[in-house]
Amino acid sequence: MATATKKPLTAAQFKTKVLHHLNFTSSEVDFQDNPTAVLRAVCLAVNEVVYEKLKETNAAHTDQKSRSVNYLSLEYLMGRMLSNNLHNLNLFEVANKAVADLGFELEDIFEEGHDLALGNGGLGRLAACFLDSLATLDYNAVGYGIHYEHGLFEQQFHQGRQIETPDEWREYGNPWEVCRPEAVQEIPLFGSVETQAQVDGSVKKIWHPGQIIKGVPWDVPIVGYNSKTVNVLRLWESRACSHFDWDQFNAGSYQDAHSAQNQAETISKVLYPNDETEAGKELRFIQQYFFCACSIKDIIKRYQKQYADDWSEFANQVVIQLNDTHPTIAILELMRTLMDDYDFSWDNAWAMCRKVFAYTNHTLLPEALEKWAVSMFERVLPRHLEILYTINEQFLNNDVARMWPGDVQMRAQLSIIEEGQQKMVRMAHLCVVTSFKVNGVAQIHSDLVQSDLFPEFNALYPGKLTNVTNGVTPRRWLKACNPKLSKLLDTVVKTDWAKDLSSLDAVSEYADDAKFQKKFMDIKHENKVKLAGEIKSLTGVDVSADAIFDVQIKRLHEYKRQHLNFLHILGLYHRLLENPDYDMQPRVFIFGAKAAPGYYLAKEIIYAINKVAERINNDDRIQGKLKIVFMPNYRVTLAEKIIPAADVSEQISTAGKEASGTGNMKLALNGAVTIGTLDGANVEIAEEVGDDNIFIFGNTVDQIKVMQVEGYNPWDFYHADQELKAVIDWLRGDFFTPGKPGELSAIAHSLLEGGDPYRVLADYADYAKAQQALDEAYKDSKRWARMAILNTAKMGKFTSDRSIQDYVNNIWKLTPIK
Ligand code: GLG
Repeated sequence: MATATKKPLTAAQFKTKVLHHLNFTSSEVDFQDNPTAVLRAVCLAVNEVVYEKLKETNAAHTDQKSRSVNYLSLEYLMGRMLSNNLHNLNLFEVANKAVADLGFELEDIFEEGHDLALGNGGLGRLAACFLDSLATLDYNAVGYGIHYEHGLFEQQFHQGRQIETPDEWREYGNPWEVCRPEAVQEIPLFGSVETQAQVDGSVKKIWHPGQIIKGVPWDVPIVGYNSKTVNVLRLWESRACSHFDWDQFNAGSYQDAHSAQNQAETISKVLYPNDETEAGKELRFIQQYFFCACSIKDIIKRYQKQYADDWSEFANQVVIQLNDTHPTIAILELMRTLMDDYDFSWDNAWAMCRKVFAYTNHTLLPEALEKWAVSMFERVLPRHLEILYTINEQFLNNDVARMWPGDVQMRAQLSIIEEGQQKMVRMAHLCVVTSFKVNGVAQIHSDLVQSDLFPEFNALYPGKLTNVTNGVTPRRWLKACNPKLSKLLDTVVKTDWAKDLSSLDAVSEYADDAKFQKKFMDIKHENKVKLAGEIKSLTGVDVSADAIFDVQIKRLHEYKRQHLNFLHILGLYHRLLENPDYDMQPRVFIFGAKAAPGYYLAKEIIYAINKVAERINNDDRIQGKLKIVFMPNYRVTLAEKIIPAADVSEQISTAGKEASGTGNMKLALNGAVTIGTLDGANVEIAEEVGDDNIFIFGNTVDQIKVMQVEGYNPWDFYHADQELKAVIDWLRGDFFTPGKPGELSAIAHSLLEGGDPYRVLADYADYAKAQQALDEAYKDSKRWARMAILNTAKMGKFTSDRSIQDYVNNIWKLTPIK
């Protein structure tokens, strides 16, 4: 291909391109005080390279008739794109020099960019890492999603409380996306189904929709690292079919003239900010259908470009991965399309669906397992409901009846339809019945999927349920975000570790090398100084880079137990007040988290942490030994700043609740030591780094189950532990909120009267003990350096390249593009 022989761009050439875009695309001749214009021009200069590679990739895909994976996800948390694209294209140094020549720092230019925050948390970020790896490993892959006008809300704190404001990521355009009018789709909704008798005695179903929406695709190129591939993330925007009612407008009804347009555009207006809870809104349901239908049509169109009306290769060419149950309706849509639009028989359509879909489960939390009311299905997608009923009938009469003949209870339990006052569709059941593979996202999670969530399905379909442990891209999460550490690693690892992360193991040899330890820890310190500056500017709090930087960054959720961390901080404060000479390493506890706007307790936890932080950070009695900062507006960009500076990674979910976690991997990769429960990927991280290099505490999954059976009483723990009792009493009184007793009592109430559903109190004592051991370890700077280095060295397994290769080997069966 052309790029292979082409000479890499020089800084001077790159600068010429940037100037060209400044002059002709932005008409910004006087750009010296306009870094936004420079950012735009740099992005456009990069795009010249990107689009050429994209063209070549497309040609290679067509030539080689390569099988593709189609990743359907309602969320993509891409973050900023420029720095990553520069690294992946090997243009970073070139751009750095060119931009410096223009009188700017490249890093300041990055700061002008906006995050693509089209996701909530781990699930959306995983999708982004997977796209990076797919392109890096030269696989033919398309990501499909929604082009939300507003991504995840921006978070501010007003007097300690979370305030949400809309995210305006593309208010002034986004240089990384391109509209593709040639691939617009029309999507029917509502209406009724007509049954037409055919001459041959069969019946034909005809759906007469009540409304048609237009799906407009926006493509975001996904650049592989040191590879030839540029893939595409295709995001669908909803628009009205007939834009504007001229008659109404001319008659003076200006508002009405816009109403159909507004209604249609609402579909892609906002990302639902609920992480792991089912939103239960018709709009969310329509969002799901809209993007699935657009994507299925697009997949078929791409296939037909090569194979026209010959369907025999479809299942060989196409695999569709369902990222959680959110895109489940794609199954019904493909069934409908094959039968109604392409005259497939039921059996042929069903056989096809069973060959192309695979499903990833990301959670065991019952509130996150999606169910939609049958009545809503009936109203919005009447034809799909008919198909669903037939799938269910066949599943119950064939699969279930064969395995458990006459077992009525089993039928009810496994049925895709849940009977009850309101009949519901169990989306996960539809996924498991249809998909040829179902995977969990870490070994312990996949085991629980088999043993606890879907044991019957596991018996019914042996071998279908499997595991693919998550991973993160080392390009963004080490090379780009931690350049100093990256350069140090380059000096001791001879291969390109960013492409072969297991080669980092070579660093293990240096874990006890005093010189290397010093270099490693000096870099950590420099990163901490830099973060301290960021903390100061964002929160006004002064922190010392000599303190332990202890980090908990993730969505705010009771199961993730930010409140366990918080109680322990209160415990330390209590000890310091009792004894100002209490021996501990100074510590800065750093939080970053957004709470779903309707999640009351999560928001109370944020408020409590902020209130307590105010007091503790200004209490001279404790001599700066304890600081708390809650960094506002946590997002990918902020994570990139915090992670390189972290000493400690808090991964303290109730065992069995966090499917995997991926922040745990990023932090360890950057030399943070984990304190965590035996949950999700922590288990595998512990296996890799060894027991000496991680602080594991708390009840295990089995112990939590026993507690459940034997009965759990949080009051026992409250009464048994003086310190714990004292700090909970603080929250019930007005210690932190003088004159306003009980203002922080929501947490205490949920832990005691509320029954402590996430077993915070049961793990408190062991957590506090592990924290003390961690403090001891930090005092011994050589020991700590060794631990930190080994964490980086042993993260090879957790590259998303390995995850993708596991998917490819065990599920997708792709071959890389040559
Ligand atoms: C889920 C889980 C996380 C998991 C992520 C990606 O809660 O534990 O790491 O998916 O698989 N909703 C999520 O973020």
